[in-house]
Amino acid sequence: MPRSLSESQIQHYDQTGLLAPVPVLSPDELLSLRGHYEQLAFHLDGIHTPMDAPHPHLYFPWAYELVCHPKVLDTVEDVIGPDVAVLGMTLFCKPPYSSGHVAWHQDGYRWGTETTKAVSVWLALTESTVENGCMHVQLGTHRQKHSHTLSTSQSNMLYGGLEVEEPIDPDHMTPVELAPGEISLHHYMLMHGSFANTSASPRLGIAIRYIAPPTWTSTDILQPLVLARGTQLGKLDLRWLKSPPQGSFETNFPQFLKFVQDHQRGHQHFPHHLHGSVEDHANSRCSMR
Ligand SMILES: O=C(O)CCC(=O)C(=O)O
Repeated sequence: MPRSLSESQIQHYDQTGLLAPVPVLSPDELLSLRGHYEQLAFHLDGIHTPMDAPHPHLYFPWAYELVCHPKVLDTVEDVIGPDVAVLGMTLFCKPPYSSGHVAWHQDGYRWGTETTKAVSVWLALTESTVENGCMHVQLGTHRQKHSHTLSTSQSNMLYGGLEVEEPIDPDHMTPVELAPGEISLHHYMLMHGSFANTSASPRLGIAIRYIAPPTWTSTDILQPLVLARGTQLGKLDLRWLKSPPQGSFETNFPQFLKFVQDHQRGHQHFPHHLHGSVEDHANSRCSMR
């Protein structure tokens, strides 16, 4: 029995690789989240690319609570099952009239098709429209792995990342327009990208990656995971977040900044204080907060 989606919504997701829109945040939650985002952006002198503020859920309670939001998790559970781990969180922000775009890619290209249960949730903090650069997808492309090449476009927000090699036919692009507080879910192998913001309004969004077993071993994942729901993931040899972040923004920001700088330098090591055992983690799961 699904927790929040209808059988036909789940079927639609299975067939197309996309489900949208799904409303999840109340106006108060949205307002509060916007406040946290503004505070973070202010202290970082703006968030221009996803590399400017990676994985804030490892450092800030508000971000941790978002990745564990019950309505989001109910939806995720309906598409990937009862064992859910948070792999990562990424902020995608396009200021008014900005040229940043996201080259077409499959999130899971590197992960391989053996990971059959993973989904990306994209949460709109502002309206996300064709004019301000909403995400576009190519429906049905999640069924196979498409060749990728290194992206060299300077305005690709995932600069240095991989992009789909084959040209994308504009007739096959579906825009994913969302109202603030709504999410879309895209299958981890669905081809997607986005274009520049040609409007006078910013476009702010947060992507959260969720995975279910059977998945990877510890060698495949760099950052600690958060066990959001279920138990089976606890049996895998993965690195888990030791405990949920606590404390004020001011207390946590310096550590986060250090983490961001290491991340940007390509030091893909994650600070020891974040790592815990499965036992530590079992006591800090989202659902137990
Ligand atoms: O926000 C965007 O424009 C693209 C998002 C994206 O590529 C993703 O969530 O994987």
